[in-house]
Formats: sequence, C-alpha cells, structure tokens
Amino acid sequence: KFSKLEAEALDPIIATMARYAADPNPNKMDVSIGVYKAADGSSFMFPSVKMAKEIYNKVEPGHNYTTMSGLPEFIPVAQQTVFGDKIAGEGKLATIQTISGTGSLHMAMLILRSAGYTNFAVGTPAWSNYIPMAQHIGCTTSTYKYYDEETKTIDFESVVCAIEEASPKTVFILQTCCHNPTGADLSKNQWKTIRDLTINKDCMVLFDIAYQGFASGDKDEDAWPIRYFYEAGMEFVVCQSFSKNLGLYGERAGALHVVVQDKDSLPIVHSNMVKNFREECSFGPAYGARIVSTVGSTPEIKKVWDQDVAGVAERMVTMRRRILDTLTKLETPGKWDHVIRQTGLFWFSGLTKEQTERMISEYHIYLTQNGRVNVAGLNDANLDQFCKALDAVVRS
Ligand code: PLP
Ligand code: TYF
Repeated sequence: KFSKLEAEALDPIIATMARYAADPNPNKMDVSIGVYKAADGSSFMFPSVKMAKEIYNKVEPGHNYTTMSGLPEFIPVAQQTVFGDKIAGEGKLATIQTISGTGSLHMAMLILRSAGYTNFAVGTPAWSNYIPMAQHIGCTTSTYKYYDEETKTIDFESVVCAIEEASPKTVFILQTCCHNPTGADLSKNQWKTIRDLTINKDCMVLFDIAYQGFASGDKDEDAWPIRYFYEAGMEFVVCQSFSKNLGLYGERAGALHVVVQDKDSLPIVHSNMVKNFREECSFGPAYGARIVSTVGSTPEIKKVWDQDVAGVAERMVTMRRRILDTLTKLETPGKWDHVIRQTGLFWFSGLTKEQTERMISEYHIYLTQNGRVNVAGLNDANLDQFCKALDAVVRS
C-alpha cells in the first residue's frame, strides 16, 4: 500500500550536517546550520533562559492544556518584543502562538490564502523552506533576485522592480534583519522605498523575524522596519521566532502577528487564525512559551536578555573583523570586506560550489552548499584553520 511512495531528499543543510556527523576526522569543523555557539565552541544557553528555568523549576506550573491561541501570558510578551509596548497596547494585533518561526510562516500562509493572497514572492537566494512551504498548501510562488554576487550587496533595483511588477495579491516575504543566507539587510532608506511602493498596492508584506537583536545588538532597533510599517497604518503579517534570540531551538516557541487596522475585523481574523491552528495542532505547546513569558515579564531577567542578545551581536562583529584581518594577513586573493558588511550569524562567503566542496572534502570544514558560513561556529581555536583552508581553496 505504501510502496508507491518515492523517496524525498533531505533538506540540503540537514544533508551537510549528516555528512559532518559521519566524518571521523578529529579536526572537523561545523559552520553549517544556523545555531549560535559560544566562544569556546560549546552550545550556548542564554543566561536569561537559565534564570527563567530556575523560576520555572520552583513554581510547579502543572501540565494542563494551554489554549488554542497559545499560552495566554506568552502573547503580550511576543507582541511587546516585536512591536514595543506602545503598539502592543493599541489593540490592532491578532496574535497566536505557533510552532516557532516555521509554524508561524505556515499559519501566515494559511491566513493569507484565506484572505485571497495566494502568490508568494521570494527574493533569491532565500531560506530554503519558503517556496516548498507555500507550494505545500497549493499557493504559487515567484522569485526575484535579492542579492548580487558581483557586488555582494542587495540588488535593490531588482527588489523594486519585483514589487512594481507584482501581480495582484502577491505576498512579499521579507526578512527583517540578519538575512538568511546572505547576511545582507535592507537599509532604512530601502525600507522607506518599499513602504512607499507597497502602501497603496494590492500586495502584502510578510516580515520574517527569526534573528531579532542579532544585527544591531538591540532588539528594538532590529524590529524598526516592522514598527515603521505599522506607523503608516498598513496591514501586514509578522512571523516571529524565539529559536535564535533565546536559543530555544528545540522548544519551538514563536508567534504569528497579523496587524488589523479595523477593530471590528480583528476578532474575526483572530478566530480564523485560531481555527487554523486548532485544526492542525490543537493547543499551543507550553514549555518554551513559559520560558519566553518568564524572561519577558520579569524585569531583571529581561535586562539580562537584552545583554545576552547584545553579546551575541558583538561576538559576531568581532569574529567577522577577525576573519577579514586574517584573510588580509594571508593576502588571500580577492575582496573579502563583505564579511564585515554583512550582519548576523551568516557570512555569504561567495565561495563557489566547487570551492565549498573542497572545504568539506579536503579540509573537513562544513559550510552549506551555497557557501554560507555560520560565523558563530568560529572561535579562537579554529579561526586560523578556517581562514587557511579558505585561502588554500581560493588559490588553487
Ligand atoms: N526564517 C528564517 C529566515 C530562518 O533562518 C529560520 C530558521 O532558523 C526560520 C525562519 C524558522 O526558524 P524556527 O522554525 O526554528 O523558529
Ligand atoms: O538556515 C538555517 O541554518 C536555520 C535552521 O530546513 C534550519 O534556519 C535549517 C534547515 C531547515 C530549517 C531550519
């Protein structure tokens, strides 16, 4: 009965990780999947999360169901994190808890499809799951060039052209900060242009915010584009993840926010979001949401979280600077300053597919197939090894 099914390929990033796991070389290095690692290479528990867990362990919360829009005390914390206290208090946000950022994207696509928005425009290169996820629910997709390999910057002309020429009811999936995989973020002026172009157009903006705080070190600053669109009285959606900025990868804590300007419509939109979640997941999961809500609603822990995130951003800036300094010292052929121009965890190195394959097979350094390097995987102990390998593959 099941023998008609055909095998499906692994996600390319997961395939790279599997190769890494199978490599017996003791000096192998993982700079593939987007997970933050501490300066000593160990996996990192945010001090704020540790504090929240201590509270959690003292106050027995029980194991009852939450609600179908999630853990009630999680919702305002999720809203305040993205929108700030003022906007969160204005009553224009329909929010549900979701199965992290991916679950949020899925719920966003469902509610947008219900509202008639069935084409998803994705700038390339992009996070590998957007297109399959939209197609999975029967929506169409279109692509446009986001990043220019030559200049190693955003091809903003192409972004503008895609918006101007978009068919009605197109959804633009835009990453708010720390673009995955390119590390190239839109400037404030570019966001202004995008707002001007979309404000009176029959299209929709979906903000994907999976790394809030990792670009500037300040969560409020990184959420600026979202608040800026809100100020113009626009309706749009935000997909929020706490996987990265609280290090809660496995807990699957996230939220979907829909900005609804008409107060009468808001409960209707919310009821649709809850229905969608109910039919697929029923009740929201409790554990990660409890940690998030404890961090966000306990002032002294919230301050620690601010410092945690600032520390991550600072370490990424330092490592990027050191990569550039080391390559400069090695006189590695080519221009490498994009490493310090890009933000967040990812450096889109520009190594070709063949060079990337050599990094893996000859030097046991596992970057993703598109040449993306997780900067957080580099540290004092392996930075030189990484740069020397890169230098060698570029030279020959
Ligand atoms: N969006 C982007 C740009 C990502 O890089 C990721 C993955 O890390 C996600 C969304 C989804 O993340 P998660 O489902 O782990 O919260
Ligand atoms: O791009 C990354 O590394 C993260 C984690 O199918 C990830 O976004 C990787 C692959 C995938 C889902 C998430």
